[in-house]
Amino acid sequence: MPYYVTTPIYYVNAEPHLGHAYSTIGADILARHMRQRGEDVFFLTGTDEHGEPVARAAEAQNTTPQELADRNAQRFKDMMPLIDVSNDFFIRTSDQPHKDEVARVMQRVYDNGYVYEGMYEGWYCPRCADFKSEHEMGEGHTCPIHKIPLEQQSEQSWFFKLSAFQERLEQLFADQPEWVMPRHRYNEALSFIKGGLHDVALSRAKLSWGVPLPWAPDQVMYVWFDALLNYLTALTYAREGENLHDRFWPADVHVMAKDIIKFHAVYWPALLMAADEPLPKRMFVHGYLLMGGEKMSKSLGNVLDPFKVIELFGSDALRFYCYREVSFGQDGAVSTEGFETRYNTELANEYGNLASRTLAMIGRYRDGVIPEEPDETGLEEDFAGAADELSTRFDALEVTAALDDVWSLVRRLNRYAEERAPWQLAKDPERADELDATLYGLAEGLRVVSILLHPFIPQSTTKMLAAIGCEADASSLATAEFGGREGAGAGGRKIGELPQLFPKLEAAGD
Ligand code: ME8
Repeated sequence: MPYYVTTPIYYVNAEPHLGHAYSTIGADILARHMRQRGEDVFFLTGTDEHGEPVARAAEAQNTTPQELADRNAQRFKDMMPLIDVSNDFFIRTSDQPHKDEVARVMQRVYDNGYVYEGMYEGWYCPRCADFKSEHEMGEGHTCPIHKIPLEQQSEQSWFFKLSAFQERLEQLFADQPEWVMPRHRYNEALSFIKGGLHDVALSRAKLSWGVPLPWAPDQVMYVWFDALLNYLTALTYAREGENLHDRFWPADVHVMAKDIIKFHAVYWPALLMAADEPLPKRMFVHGYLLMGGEKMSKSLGNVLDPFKVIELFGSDALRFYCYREVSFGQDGAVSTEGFETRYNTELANEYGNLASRTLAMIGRYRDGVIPEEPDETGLEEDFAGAADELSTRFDALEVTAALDDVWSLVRRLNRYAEERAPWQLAKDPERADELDATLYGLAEGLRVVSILLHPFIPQSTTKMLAAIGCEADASSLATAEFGGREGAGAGGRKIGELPQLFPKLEAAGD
């Protein structure tokens, strides 16, 4: 089955930060999990390069919008492999094929009668590139998101007949209760619609940095129309000589934070209806990562700069921390203290240390060969159905809950090691069978949790699976059955070297 997942395309007026990494990692976790299920995945991310946010930032830096876009788009592009994001394409809205396709789609919207000429008068935030209605603005005509004064604008523009979609949008929300997730975001978007939709300007007369309107090239398109269309246009040129539209459209899920819900949950479906295109299936709106009033760790400095975290601890640590700490769908505070604690107690101890101890014992007591599967390990029940439950979580886009479930299994393995105390069993030759069963249980448990954890922490799980001779298992969720299917388990395999997965913080940081 095709599965198409997207992130927002990020403005190139600034460099990437942890918030951008968070959305992109979330979409990557979904993409990797779906690939493990054998789905035909297309995962898109990229940069939003036109409009006022970029034009003004370029002016302030004494450069051209194109130069600024080239420089910062490259920073976003470079971030992707650093955080192990497996996107299939990186779209830039300054790509010529994107602009050509935007013009084609918007011409269709025009031909279908959803565009007219008029006079725009109102308040505008140049950082949001958003026209604010009275109830959307802060006190004294300010932007509630950027806390800057709004600008009163009055210009001849072309308008998109958003109001014509009032009923169809209400119907869409009624028909598809999962159109916007989680539920409180659905309610927020619906109440915006119920408040009454007004037509929106779709062009800017005073700006030249954008896609010219095909029917009136003296004006450029309002950046949000150009930007939203990326989800559609990318499919037409991501693969040379191939149009992926029919294979992947409509998208399965658009991932974003709550700042841009109105554009995605309201404008976007209306625009697609106006262009006779099917609608995406769902959108997932996550919260904000908050670092307000943060006391920085002395030893690590401002380590929550994603680039610094990766340099010191690797991308797995960043990916894990983000999704364990900040529940997908909620706001969440991040802190260097929180990072240190999770890194040390969970990644280094509960996973990394368990893995190295297990392999060391197999080396010492069984000459480096994992014992064959016994009749019973005592773990079967805990692991039964884990892969299916994980899939159910992912189908509901419960990414953090999915990670929490797998982590309970990691903790179960730690308790198992303590309860069985293989280092004691090894002292008594009469208990060799028990020792075999325990070592097998630990190795097999580690194999299964590593497959389940692979979408979250791809690097260390790959190393762990390679060390027990099961590297290929990472690519298929079907192999994540405790005991293995048709001899696919860990039993009988020769173990290899396992590098230290998560070195203790003191050693890495200072
Ligand atoms: O809005 N916490 O681009 P943008 C979590 N170009 N996520 C955050 C975040 C935070 N503190 N800060 C940013 C735009 N994000 C438009 C989008 S899409 C067709 C056009 C993430 O660079 C989050 O995904 O301002 C948010 O929605 C996005 O970055 C905004 O990125």
